[in-house]
Amino acid sequence: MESATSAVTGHLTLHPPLTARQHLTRRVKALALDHGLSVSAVTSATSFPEVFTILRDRIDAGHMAGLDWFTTERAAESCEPKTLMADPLSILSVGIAYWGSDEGKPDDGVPRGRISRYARGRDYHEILPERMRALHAAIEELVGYPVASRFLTDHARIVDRAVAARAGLGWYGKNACIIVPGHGSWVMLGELLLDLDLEPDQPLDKNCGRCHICLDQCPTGAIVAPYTIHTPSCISFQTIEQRRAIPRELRSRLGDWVFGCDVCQDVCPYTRAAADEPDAAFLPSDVERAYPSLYRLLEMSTQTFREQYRGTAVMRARRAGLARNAAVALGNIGTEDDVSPLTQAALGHDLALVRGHAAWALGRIGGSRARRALARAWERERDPEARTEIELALEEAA
Ligand code: B12
Ligand code: SF4
Ligand code: SF4
Repeated sequence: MESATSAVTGHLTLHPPLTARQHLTRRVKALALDHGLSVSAVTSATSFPEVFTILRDRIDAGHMAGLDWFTTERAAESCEPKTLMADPLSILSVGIAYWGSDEGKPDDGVPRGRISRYARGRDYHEILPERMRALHAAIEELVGYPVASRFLTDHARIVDRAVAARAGLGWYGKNACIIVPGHGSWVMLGELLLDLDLEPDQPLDKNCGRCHICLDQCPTGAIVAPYTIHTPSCISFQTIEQRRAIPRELRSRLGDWVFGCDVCQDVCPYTRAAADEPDAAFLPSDVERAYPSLYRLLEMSTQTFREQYRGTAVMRARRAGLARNAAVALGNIGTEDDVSPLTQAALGHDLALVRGHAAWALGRIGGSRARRALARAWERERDPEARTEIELALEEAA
């Protein structure tokens, strides 16, 4: 028997000896921490039938609309780990915690947007696999034989949150995010499927209780019920995945977000209590990676875009998406001082999508200069969608 003496009571507590499997599991988790994975927990590699029912119902209800890859067939596969690898024995759910305090937007007179925290540093699609690969090599060294494996993060063929919840890495908040003790939901998730028999952890017995702050505070009402996100209304979807126009009725609610949205995490009491121990790889290298100048985004060439955001998750929005989002943000937080750059964009941006959204922003700011700019843009514009935007903006500005 192992023994331990309580410092408080002085009583001797007896623990049964660790089995070989428990011992191995502890060593593997210690290695995960050594390899930059802040948290880890184990679940079996059995299927997730109850998750499939949820995914199918969400697809049928239209909550996943806009994500064309999110089909019922794909959902079925993503609940069956054996489709990813022959006979995995365990899944090691891992995460990197990234919350760190910052000084907020600089007070430098430049109109600036906001990038969600997870995307300010290096792309997690690179960091997590790098660290999982290194961990896997360390596991093989530990056991002394090759261990078949597969590393995944944000992959369409597994539901990262469902794995983390079953492994007890964290628990589901009503904002659908996995809340990890000590870190809130500021944890990016991944998993290693392993042909290694590890001791599964138990799901955490925790929930939000009566709290519903995130449902009340979501700017677009995208959390339509506890644990249920209506994807087409989510700012994260509109600013990152949407390739076309942002629906007009949502634009004014986007505020200054130009990539993703952190509101339902920022307002959560659990995430507010997160440890201020950001992983250095997630920190922005300069202010443009956290609070970019909206003028700069609006005018950016393809080359500037690549130079500024290469290696970050922001690349996913593409130059067109970021410039469009910048126009919307300027419409929301801008003043008459911003009419000139918006006029330039409405008249001369190479993309009709951006010209149309710049026109919307001019209509929202209003005033005689904005109206004159819109009239000039209308004379010049040949793209039918951009022309409709200008006409609606002229009505708004009037
Ligand atoms: C598609 C997707 C999106 C879409 C759709 C969002 C969504 N909720 O599904 C969009 C683009 C909107 C999006 C936004 C964001 N995403 Co996203 N996204 C994904 C992706 C690729 C698939 C998610 C999925 O399968 N959704 C299907 C729906 C049905 O799942 P769900 O909404 O999470 O619902 C679950 C719970 O509600 C739960 N549930 C349902 N009913 C009930 C009832 C009870 C009682 C309980 C307890 C639970 C429960 O079961 C569902 C299945 O897990 C995953 C990566 C992956 N491969 O898993 C990342 C992922 C979920 N995203 C992530 C992040 C960080 C975000 C953002 C915070 C990014 C940002 N800052 O802008 C926002 C948060 C929005 C939100 N509140 O969910 C992280 C989440 C990390 C965490 N700690 O939870 C993931 C896991 C990526 C990663 N590898 O880390 N995302
Ligand atoms: S990410 Fe933003 S828009 Fe999406 S559910 Fe959370 S608060 Fe709402
Ligand atoms: S804000 Fe409240 S309801 Fe929403 S996830 Fe946090 S604890 Fe749960």
